[in-house]
Amino acid sequence: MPLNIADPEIRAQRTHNLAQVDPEVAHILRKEQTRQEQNLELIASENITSRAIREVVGSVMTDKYAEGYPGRRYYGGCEFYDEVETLAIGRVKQLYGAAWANVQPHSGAQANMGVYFTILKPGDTMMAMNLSHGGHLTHGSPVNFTGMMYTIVPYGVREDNELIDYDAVAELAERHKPKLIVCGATSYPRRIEFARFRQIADAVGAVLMCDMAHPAGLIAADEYPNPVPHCHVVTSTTHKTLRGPRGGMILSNDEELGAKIDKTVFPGIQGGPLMHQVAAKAVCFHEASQPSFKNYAKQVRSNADAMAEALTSEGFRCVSGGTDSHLVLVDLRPFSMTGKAAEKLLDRVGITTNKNTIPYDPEKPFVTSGLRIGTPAVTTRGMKQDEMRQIAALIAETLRCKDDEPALEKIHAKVRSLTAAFPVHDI
Ligand code: DSN
Repeated sequence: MPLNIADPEIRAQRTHNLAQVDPEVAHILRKEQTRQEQNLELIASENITSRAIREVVGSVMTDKYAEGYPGRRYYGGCEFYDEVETLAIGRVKQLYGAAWANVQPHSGAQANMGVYFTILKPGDTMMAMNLSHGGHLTHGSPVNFTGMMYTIVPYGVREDNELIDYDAVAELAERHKPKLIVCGATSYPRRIEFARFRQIADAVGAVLMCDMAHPAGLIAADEYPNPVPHCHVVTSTTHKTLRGPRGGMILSNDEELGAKIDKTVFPGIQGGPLMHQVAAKAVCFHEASQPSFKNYAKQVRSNADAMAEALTSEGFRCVSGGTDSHLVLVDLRPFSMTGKAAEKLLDRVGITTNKNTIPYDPEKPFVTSGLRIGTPAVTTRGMKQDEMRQIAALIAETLRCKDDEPALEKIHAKVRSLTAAFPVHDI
């Protein structure tokens, strides 16, 4: 049945594809697709979503307002939104063994804000990991709302072994009596002892929150310890190791606390939920519960170990001596190079990484002495330990040939041939 729309331009917009309606944006999309195909994506917080997830994100679910929660909406016509959100909640509770979940936060920052606004009042004290030791902007950075609103007591890692100093955390908690302690990090390669954090929190009557955004996929697959049984509340994104759509979520075993957080998320800090993202989260939780995801997460871990070993053989120093997760943090000082310079040089040959501070970094945060390297995206495209060794060699060669344009050109060609053997999309 043809559309019953008289205006030919509006009719065309209803039927034509992107390339026909807006060739300019279509061209940008094609360039990004080529970039993804031809570059080695080593940013630890990025991944490649499945076709099914991208189908839902670009679906009819983007069209509707559904303020409220399943069965309690402020708009009519929400029956299928209720169905999909209930499905997402049930699936994520099952995946992590949680009694309560909120899948509406638009992002990890919104998820964290939902917890902070529930637990803390302006001026209250919270403890979290120092950003320069591996924390996150929303864990109390002075340029973030957390640093502006709360009294922040940062904790860090020991200088000798670059591991969290749990005794120092306990002493700080005893001295400052925080209302909230946050564990979880963005560039800490090692396991976090959640039970130890809980002991510290209980000793001072603090609420314990874990931001598990980085290892969430590994946790779903039992490749990293699960914080849910130990923490009062757990926040996450869904798009890192978990390989879902861009978005956030909050989990807890305390349903009373959960009900308060529900009210903070909506109507406290968000309006209409992004229901296309919520529906895609449901698909992500389904995918993460499959045996193939367990194999994927295992491979992400093996690849990270192989990467750490190979980078060490190439002369890099891995912070803390290795990894228990999906990321390796390298100290570039043996190469006499900053993170900023290395990131730019690697971009030149099609290797995408990000500069990152290392603990006790002598350089400024915009320069840094470190590089964060993650295996989630390259593992999704099928790469294994052999390819990790090749990538580590290519990284080292790039830094050694920094002023040799023909050599960099040759490395770029090797990156192109490696990526061509592991296509991102099945076109
Ligand atoms: N920006 C993310 C990361 O790269 O770790 C955290 O939100």
